[in-house]
Parts: sequence; structure tokens; C-alpha cells
Amino acid sequence: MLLKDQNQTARAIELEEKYGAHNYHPLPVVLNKGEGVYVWDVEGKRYYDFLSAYSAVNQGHCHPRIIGSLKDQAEKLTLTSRAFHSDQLGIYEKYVTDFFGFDKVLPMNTGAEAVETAIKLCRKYAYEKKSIPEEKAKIIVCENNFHGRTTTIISFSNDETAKKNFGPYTPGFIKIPYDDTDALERALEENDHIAGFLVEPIQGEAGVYVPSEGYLKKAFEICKKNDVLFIADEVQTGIARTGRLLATCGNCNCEDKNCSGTPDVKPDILILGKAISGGVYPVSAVFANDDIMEVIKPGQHGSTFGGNPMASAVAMAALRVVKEENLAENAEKMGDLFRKEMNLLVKESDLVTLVRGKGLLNAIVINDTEDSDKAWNICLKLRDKGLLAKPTHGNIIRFAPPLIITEKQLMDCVKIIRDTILSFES
Ligand code: IF1
Repeated sequence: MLLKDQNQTARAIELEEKYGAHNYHPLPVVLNKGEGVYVWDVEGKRYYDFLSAYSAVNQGHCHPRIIGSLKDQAEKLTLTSRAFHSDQLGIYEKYVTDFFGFDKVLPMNTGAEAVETAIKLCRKYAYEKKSIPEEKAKIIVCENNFHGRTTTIISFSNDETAKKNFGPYTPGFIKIPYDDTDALERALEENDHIAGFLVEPIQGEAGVYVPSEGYLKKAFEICKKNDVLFIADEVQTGIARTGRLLATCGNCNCEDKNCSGTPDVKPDILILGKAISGGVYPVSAVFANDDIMEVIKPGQHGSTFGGNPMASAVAMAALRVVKEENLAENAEKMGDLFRKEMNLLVKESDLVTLVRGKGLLNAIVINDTEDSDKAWNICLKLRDKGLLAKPTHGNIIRFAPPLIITEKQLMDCVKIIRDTILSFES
């Protein structure tokens, strides 16, 4: 439906306000076109997209090869359900398990569904392979986690906004501080029936918290020693965002199942979503080797759209782009440059206290209280100057452009960010 050309922005927002649930508070900008690192609003203004739909558009908006795969498959077959086979699913499953180095994949649609799938898989493995008494399995999670918004997942959140008045909550989770292996060891000593440890390699929503060097590897080793499944939620850090194909696998060559590298961490269960499809179609996936995945038997888990031919075709195209356009290498290089430039701004500005991140998943901390609206006002000014970003918790602004960004484009954005921040200096 074309909006009347009376101020289209206001009209679009008005429609959402009147007819849509108010479960978001978007930045006041109405987009109608995306290409590469750019998006355009309904008034024709162009912006750099520095959110990438929360790291779902790593390959850039409307990548021609991914859109091409969508169009081709859409003209053949979109959905069969899993009641029947399709010609795309097996090819996709072989492609992605080779790509990430696991025996099997369980295809789902959203990140939260994949996290829920991983929780069910971990519990079932505990009951059937580790003889943990039924209904007694516990999973260790980290404080300030974000794994999605289902009732079970918010049950182990400590974000009151995401949790309050959605009870009763699902039991069976133990929270420990993030980036604290002593706390992990204590939880394992003090509790029985621990089935798994679910962790984000970098806590995105919490404000792009990068754990200390060696944390993931040490946590992984503690889990191995205690026969506890290490579950990596890479919905946001995966698909080259942090400068490697995955944030958990270090030097290992993820294409080779018999990895000859020395992986920092090879999760027992890996959860991917968002950019596995380049943001073109909802696709998520749970990876594990046979000894874990085989606990799931026919009829025990699934979804109408999980593993559909469209998802399969689009995800293969999106992952080919990641590989062939060397997005991990570019994310690492551009990320280093971005943090170097932001650290110069930290020295120059009283408003920015620090920059943190890995690859092209970064954030700056604004020198103000969590409840201040300064970060929001900075994002409004960034919008006016042609760059879209949004604060995460309170005074933290996340910067996560598509991984295809060039050095020239990045430096253009650094200038916009610097000029905007300095314009707020009292
Ligand atoms: C929102 C941010 C939030 C995720 C990790 C699972 C999921 C996500 C590590 C669930 C989703 C999205 C959800 C979106 C905002 C965004 C987000 F961190 F990316 F910024 F909320 F924390 N694991 N993250 O980051 O995947 O079901 O959404 O496909 O809900 O507001 P999903």
C-alpha cells in the first residue's frame, strides 16, 4: 500500500501506532529500501546501516546472489513441511554441517526456537545418555544473558523488562556471573544433575561485553572435565561478525570436519540464526555430532517451516557469500580500524568513556547514567547525519555495520560519529 505523500514518515508511524502492538520503541525513521551498507527512508534520504538488523544483515542489504536464490526457489517450491522430503534440505544439511564442522544439523527458523531446541536436546541427552533423573536436569546460564524471548528463555533472564509479569517461569536453570570460570566451577561443585552450560561468546544485548582472553577456552575445558555440554549461542556473534566464521572456533578450519587446527572451543551444541540467511529469510540452526543429535527421534521435535526449501536455498547462498567475499577477514580488518578510531575519540571526548567489541560487533559507552536519554539523543543526531544506530542498555550504543563495509565507507562513518559526539560536548 502506497502511503499518501503527505509526510510519509509520520503517516507510517501513525499506522504502526494505531494498528500495531507497542512492543518496540523504534528510532523515528521509516525505511523502504536497502542495498549493501545503505538503507533509504520514505523521503529518499540515504543512511549507513550501523545495526544490520541486529547482525542479521552481515552480507549487506538485498545481496543480489541471496535475493537471486530466493527468487529462483520461490518460483519452484517454498514449503512442503517435513511430512515429505524436499530436494533442497539434504543438500543444505550436508553443506552447512561441512561448513561448520559438525555431524548433524536440526533446522529451525528463529534464534529463540534454536535456543529452545538446544535446551531440549541438552536435557534429553542428560536423561538418556548420562542417566540424570528425569525432570532433574539443570543448565547453567550467565547473568545479563540474552537468548530470545520465549517463556522458558526469559525464565532465566535477569532483565526485568523482558521478564516481569510473564510468569510462572520454567525451572532448571542456574545463573552465574559472565566471564567468571571460578563461578562456573563452584556451580558445578555445589549442584548435581548439571546437563549443560549455555553461553554467548560475546554478550550482545548486555552491551557487547567481550569476555577476558581465555574465558571461553577455560569454560569449555571445565565443561569437558565435568562431562557437561558446552552450548554456544552464536546467533549474534556467528557468521563472521566477530572477525572469524564463528566466535568459538579459533584457528580450526570449519570446513573440514576432521579439524586439523587447534580450535579454541568446539561447542558440543552450536546455535546459529540471523545472518545464516543474510537477513533475507528466517533461518536458524542447531548443530551437534551424532552422539548428541541421535537422542532426537521422529516426532519428538520440529516446526512447520523448519528446514523448508526456501530457507535451505537462501542459507546456502548467504553462506557462500560469507566465504567467497571473505567477510570474516574484512570484519576483522575493519573492526580493528573502527576501534582504533573510536579510541582516538575516547581520548578527545568526555562523552565517550570506552569502546569495546570484536570484529564488527562494537559498542561505545556514553558517560552518563543508564536512564539518561543522551545515547538516544545521540542516535537521533546520528540519524540526521545519515547513520542509523540504536542504544542497547541505556548509555551504550551498538555499532554493527554489514561486514561488506569498505575502508572508505567506514572512515566516512567514523567522521559522522566523531562530529556527532563532539557536537554534544558541553
Ligand atoms: C529483540 C540483540 C536482543 C540473540 C542471541 C538468540 C536471539 C537473539 C544472542 C533470539 C536475538 C535480537 C532480538 C531482538 C533484538 C536483538 C537483540 F542482542 F541482538 F540486540 F534482543 F538482545 N540469541 N537478538 O541476540 O533470536 O528469536 O530474535 O531470532 O527481540 O528485540 P530471534
